Amino acid sequence: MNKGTFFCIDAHTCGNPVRLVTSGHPNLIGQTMSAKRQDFLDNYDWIRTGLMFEPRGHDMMSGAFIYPPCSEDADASILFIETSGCLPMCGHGTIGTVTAAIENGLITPKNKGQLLLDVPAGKIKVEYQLSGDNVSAVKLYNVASYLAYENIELDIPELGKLTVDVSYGGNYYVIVDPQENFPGIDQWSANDILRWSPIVRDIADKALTCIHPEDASVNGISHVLWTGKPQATGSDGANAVFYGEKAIDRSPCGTGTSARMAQLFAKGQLRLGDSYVHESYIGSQFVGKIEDVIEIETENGFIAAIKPSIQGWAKVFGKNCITIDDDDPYANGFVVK
Ligand code: PYC
Repeated sequence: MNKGTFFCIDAHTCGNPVRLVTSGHPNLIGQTMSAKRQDFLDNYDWIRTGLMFEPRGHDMMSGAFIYPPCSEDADASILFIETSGCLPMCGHGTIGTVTAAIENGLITPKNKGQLLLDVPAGKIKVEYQLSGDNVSAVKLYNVASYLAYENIELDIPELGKLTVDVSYGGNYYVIVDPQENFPGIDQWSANDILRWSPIVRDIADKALTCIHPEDASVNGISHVLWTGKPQATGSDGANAVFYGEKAIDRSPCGTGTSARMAQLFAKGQLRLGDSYVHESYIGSQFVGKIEDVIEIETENGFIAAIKPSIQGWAKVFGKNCITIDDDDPYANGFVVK
């Protein structure tokens, strides 16, 4: 018996997958994308696991559904789905979704070249450029991003002490800069990152309270951003972002870049108006910029937060129709640990 049929447009944003699901949407309850995200997680999570996990997906798989706008001035809403859950915000996911949606006429913008999108973490503005019928670049203006914790000492069994920061860019990130027990991503293998990241995330998440002051459903440390020396011309910094159980982001990570810029701003290393070219683990680049500085209330009181923008590109490479049948023992997908 068929549980669901999902038409999908498959794309990648600077190397990281985006599976835009264009049919089979569940009817979600709630007035905001944050409420709809909760309804999806409570009642329809099998769709996410079925489409993201093996055998239909893989460790890095990430995707989205487009919904009608929740607020009056928005053009559309996005629900992000991923191996790790439904992220409040996803930068590479937004760039891929906007590219696939505009190229296939799935969203009609009120103003050509611009979109206002409701996402679970808030409302974001997007600008896109066309080259013929294709979208050649997408710039998103992300949610307010801020440094939540600074210079936190973590004891990591078998690795030793790490001094880390925790920063918010739409998701909460532990950021690890090179230090005695971490030489930098240029000197660690992918296996090293996959080995230590879940341990660091778990220890940091237990030690620190991260609850977004405006939406308590956005909470907990979900990602680890390791830094190191960039390799590509023009890059200001490089990262390896770990998410889910076994994923290293192939893109420079939009929310990770926002969190990184918020950290560098709070430490006096970036200023209002500065650009920051961020390089991914495979050498692809996003251009970040500090567009504005505002004061917000956080879990640690009133502080200065940045309003970052992130620019990148995506490429659509296929369309497919995925079925999930309940006589398939792997209907809901599986993860090999
Ligand atoms: O681009 O924000 C991002 C992201 C989150 C997880 C993977 N990519």
